[in-house]
Amino acid sequence: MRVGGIFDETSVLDLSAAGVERLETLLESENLASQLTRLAHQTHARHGLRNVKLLPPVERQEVWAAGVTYQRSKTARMEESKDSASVYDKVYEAPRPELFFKAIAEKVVAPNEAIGIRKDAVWSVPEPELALVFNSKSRIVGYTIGNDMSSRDIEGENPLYLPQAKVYSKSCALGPCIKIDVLEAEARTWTIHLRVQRGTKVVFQGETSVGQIKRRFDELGSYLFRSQQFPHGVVLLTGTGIVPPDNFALQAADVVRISVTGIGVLENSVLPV
Ligand code: DO4
Ligand code: MG
Repeated sequence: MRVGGIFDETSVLDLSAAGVERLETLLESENLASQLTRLAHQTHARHGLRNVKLLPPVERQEVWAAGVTYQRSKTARMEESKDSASVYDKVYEAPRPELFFKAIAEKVVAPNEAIGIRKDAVWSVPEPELALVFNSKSRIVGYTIGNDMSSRDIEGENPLYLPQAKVYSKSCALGPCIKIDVLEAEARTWTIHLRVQRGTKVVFQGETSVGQIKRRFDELGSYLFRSQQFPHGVVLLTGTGIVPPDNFALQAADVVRISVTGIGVLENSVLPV
């Protein structure tokens, strides 16, 4: 049975026992924090985190992504796509951000499941990103962790190949939970850390700060909601600021661990698809 829950360090409180069946209902709530506190007092159905399978924190929400929001992402992309370097430079400075469609909810990979690398790509990387969770009224209700898996060789060959570099089976992971009741100023103090492990060896690690994102969250949201409605809400990845060196590519069975200080950890193994 799929249920929503409230997390603490070791357990999850079953919200379906308190009559909440859909994430959407919570996202639309005017005062979610106090509603959840009230619900938490109404139910005592609690499961140990080790006994539940975490699902991605999306049900009917589309997942979109912003790109080139960190200086580091701009530089890396200008280097990888020499013929069209200027498009990245221009979009970094332009008023209109780069926004692209990433996944429908049913295609999103859960914590501890396998994320995909394309079999026709040779330079696949994880992109560890803070994800904003919007309700249908374009209000940011919470934050989760996202992995915007990317095939750098395919994108680098021609920017028109971006949808193939970004959207394929298992190319987006989200989780482990939605952190609510946090203002942008606080989220900007968070650190994003990426670690890639191959067997017992750590083959890459790096970190960045959410504070380095060039654009304000409401600015990204206002472009996402321009001429478009999301009746169930929407999740927006905010771009990557961690780019492994050019000689690094993910391999089958690597384990990608992304942590964001205010939220938790999203970990997935790698599977060629
Ligand atoms: O421009 C291509 C994608 C950029 C992106 O995904 C990022 O900066 O995170
Ligand atoms: Mg990205």
